[in-house]
Amino acid sequence: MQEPKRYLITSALPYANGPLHIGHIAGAYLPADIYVRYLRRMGKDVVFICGSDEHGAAITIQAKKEQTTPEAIINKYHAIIGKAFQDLGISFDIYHRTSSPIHHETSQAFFVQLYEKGVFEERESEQYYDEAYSQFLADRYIMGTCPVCANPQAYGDQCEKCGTSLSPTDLINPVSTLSMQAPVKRKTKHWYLPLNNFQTWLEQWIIAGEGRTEDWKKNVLGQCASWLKEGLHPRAITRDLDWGVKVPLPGAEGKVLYVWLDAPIGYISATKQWAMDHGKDWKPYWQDADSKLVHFIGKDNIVFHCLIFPCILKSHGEYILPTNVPANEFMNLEGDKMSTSRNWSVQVHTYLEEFPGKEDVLRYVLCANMPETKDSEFTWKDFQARNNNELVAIFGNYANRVMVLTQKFAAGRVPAFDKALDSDKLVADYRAQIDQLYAVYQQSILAYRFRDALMAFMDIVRLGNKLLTDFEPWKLIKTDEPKTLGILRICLESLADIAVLCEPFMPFSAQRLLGYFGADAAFTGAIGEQKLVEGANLGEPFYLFEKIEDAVIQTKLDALEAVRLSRNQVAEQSKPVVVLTPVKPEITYDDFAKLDLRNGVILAAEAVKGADKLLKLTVDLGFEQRTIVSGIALHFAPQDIVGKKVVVLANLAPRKMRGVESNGMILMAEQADGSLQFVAAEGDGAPGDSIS
Ligand code: B3M
Ligand code: ZN
Repeated sequence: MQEPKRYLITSALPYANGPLHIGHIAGAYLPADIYVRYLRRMGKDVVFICGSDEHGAAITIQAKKEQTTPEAIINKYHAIIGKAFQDLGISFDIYHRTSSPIHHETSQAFFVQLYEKGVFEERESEQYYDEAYSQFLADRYIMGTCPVCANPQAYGDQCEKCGTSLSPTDLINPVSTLSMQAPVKRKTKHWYLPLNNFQTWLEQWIIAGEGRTEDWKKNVLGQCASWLKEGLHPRAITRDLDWGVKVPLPGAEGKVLYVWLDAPIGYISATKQWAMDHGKDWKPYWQDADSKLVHFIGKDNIVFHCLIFPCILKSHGEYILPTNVPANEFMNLEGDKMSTSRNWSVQVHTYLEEFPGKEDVLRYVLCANMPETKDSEFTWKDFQARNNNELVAIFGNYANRVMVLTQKFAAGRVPAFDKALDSDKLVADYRAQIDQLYAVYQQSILAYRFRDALMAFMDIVRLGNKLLTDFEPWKLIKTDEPKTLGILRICLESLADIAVLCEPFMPFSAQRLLGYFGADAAFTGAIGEQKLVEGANLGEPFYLFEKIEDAVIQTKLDALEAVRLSRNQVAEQSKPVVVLTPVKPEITYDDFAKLDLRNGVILAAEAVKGADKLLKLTVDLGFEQRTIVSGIALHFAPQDIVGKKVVVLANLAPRKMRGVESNGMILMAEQADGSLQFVAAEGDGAPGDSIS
């Protein structure tokens, strides 16, 4: 492919429904930032786009959880997320939001264009509807039992226990999470994107690689291939919801665009806003064939960016397709899936508060463990080890040694080269190896292999350290001052290169190193070329990194251990947080007032002949003793329940069971696993006391 004229780089728009964790950063933001910072350094025309994804059920559900409005939720998290990105040095050219008017207009116009071209199919279907709340239910609002693994708390779009993707009608005993009642099915009309019509084209483009100019990553191709193998089906791209981009058609009241239709268009509206803010034209970035579009995402977004959005762009007709979608896998935390809702994550904004000045440490560790080809792992011990053994002991140490030696032997100024060193074998080897490593560094970044690039960078630093070990300037100074200073000059030039090379990965450290050289403006000139001016003043020596002590790491581990313990306790008690017994239809107060509930005490209990579930109880109600037949024999032995306090429904019509007349009913609580417990008033009430 010819060198692209401009680059349009996007990172997945985070849902503004919660804070970011470091897994997000390692997945879609840090790799993009490294790529973009490198391109900028190479003088490319590049725009880096991101923003908050503020629509969809993810937002309305969070609003319900926090008992507030969707607007309040998106404003809160848009601010938290935006600040976390900024503080971590993720250098978007714009961090936009999909609630903005320009985004609503842009996505509506896109929809209309495709609608008028006849791309969509209109279909009527039956969808779940919550009668108590008078609304259709988004998939996430429906819970029920997973048909695959019997998890009673599967969502309408996915079972989080076994990972199966579901549709709401797959669920056994579906319940609306709004009213906790069983939903009913109602007819509704929606617009569908007939992905099946694009199957052949997608196969040619993705699998056969026709018209593609770059290789795609194996993990990405693998996922696409399995979707294509399954066969693509029409997908609804509108929803019955009151939160989102309104469907711009007559008769579509109460309907919005599916969040996965409007969110990727968010990349376009953000580019428009950026262009407006900077007096630029957004169109060439999206519409000229010599632009290169790259989407950085996590693996759960592959289908949307590799299959669905390209179909939308292609259907429109005026847009380019992504050159690459270098999706990453997931990063786990200490052996478990990272998740904010399960309290198992390292949140970016809390990290930044707890480790001030250590932005680059996190960036370094996340890059070194980036889940580029498979899931990876963040552990606090590894974080500490990489900081202490790599950043402190190699990078920081080299920089500091060069600065201290320069101050000592060259009065803190840039010394002269020593011509004699040009014919030194060790120096020649050093230079040749730097050239090689720099080539690896560049190729790796351009091939989205950021771990390899970072390793090449660290090897460049190691070479500098080796130079010091080989020449020992602290000894050499006694016998050969020009050579000593010549070596220091080579080291200082290498440190200037290192400042430049570390910038995509560790921009804060790059800035500090540049400050040492007194160069606020970035260095020009290629790596390995002279950057410094003889005699120029340098700054005071400093340490780039500091050791992280065991106690700090232990605190983090203890906190996670506490989460694990409390989770195990909950699991042991096996009490699901939400019990999915549907709530019965509404009654009035008058209905309730008809119940006569009384305190009672069990005086005697015996089995009922021929009925293994029933016990015949004699219950003291204070004003009288009653015979009550109760279906609790499988749960309690008669001798164990004599003397138990109970609550009795005293005015239930008599009923004969197995020949025994039952006069009333005792109340029992049923746990999720089906076990029973007696219900009784606390304290020292007496039999016959009434309960209301
Ligand atoms: N908000 C989903 C996610 O964070 C989504 C990405 C949109 S990218 C257009 O997984
Ligand atoms: Zn399941």
